[in-house]
Amino acid sequence: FSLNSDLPQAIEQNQLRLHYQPLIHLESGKIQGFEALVRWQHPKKGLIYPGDFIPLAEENGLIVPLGYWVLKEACRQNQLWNQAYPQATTPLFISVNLSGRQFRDPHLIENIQKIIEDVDLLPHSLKLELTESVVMDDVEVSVNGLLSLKKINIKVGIDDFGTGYSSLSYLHRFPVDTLKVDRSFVMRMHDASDNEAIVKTIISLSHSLQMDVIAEGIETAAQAEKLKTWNCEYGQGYFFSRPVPSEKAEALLANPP
Ligand code: G
Ligand code: G
Ligand code: NA
Ligand code: MN
Repeated sequence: FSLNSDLPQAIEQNQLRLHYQPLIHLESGKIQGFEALVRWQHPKKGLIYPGDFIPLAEENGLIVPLGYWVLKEACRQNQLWNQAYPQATTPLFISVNLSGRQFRDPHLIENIQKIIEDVDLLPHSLKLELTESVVMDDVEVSVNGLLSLKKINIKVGIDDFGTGYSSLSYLHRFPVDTLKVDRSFVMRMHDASDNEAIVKTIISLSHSLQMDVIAEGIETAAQAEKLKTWNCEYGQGYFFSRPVPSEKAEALLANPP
């Protein structure tokens, strides 16, 4: 499969790109941060989305170097934005998706420390997103990994919450800062009141565990309004902005939506 054989060069030949999707503080409507989402600018096939190459990279192990490239580029960019737009918010945070293989990389902590030192980023402005299925995979190992991240002041969020095998009895053991309500719940809020109840329950559960909440997949003003009245802290979705290249993200910072 040709994408597979081309993937090793993607990193070396500088073909990876990051797009950024704003994370909105619902109460104030301000941009509080961005999620970095990787794309592959393939010389022949054009822009390729992560769904078409992240699974390959997970299989062949390239996800680890790819993940470090993403981490470094996202941190570098966020630090530049924090210098250029100090008035936007204090500070902007950057969310980066971390694959299971990278979470379990024995060099993760030293590598992260090196990256944030190199780009001079405040550690608490970096948030790593781990999917629910990754953290639930081996709870003991995950708790230790999360504690090591906490020790160096990196923030952690659980992504796609509610879609995997989630044992609520484990959730309180995870030292995480944020739960991200999966977009499937947000998108179905209008057609079934059950989904509203699920979203409200996830929000109050998070708050009782001292976690904040990001609702993803917000596509309408009505969804944003409801989530705000339920005290959901942050929102993300096409209603605010699609994931955009850095120049467009800068335009959003200069002229907020
Ligand atoms: O950007 P898009 O909407 O196509 O993202 C699709 C999926 O790819 C998302 O689930 C996201 O978590 C994943 N993804 C995007 N960027 C990265 C990345 O840098 N690392 C990992 N591990 N996954 C990513
Ligand atoms: O949780 P995950 O890392 O998969 O989330 C990022 C993905 O969600 C990206 O693929 C992004 O393009 C997608 N996404 C972000 N906002 C919306 C939205 O409002 N609607 C839909 N359908 N997808 C969204
Ligand atoms: Na994510
Ligand atoms: Mn998600």
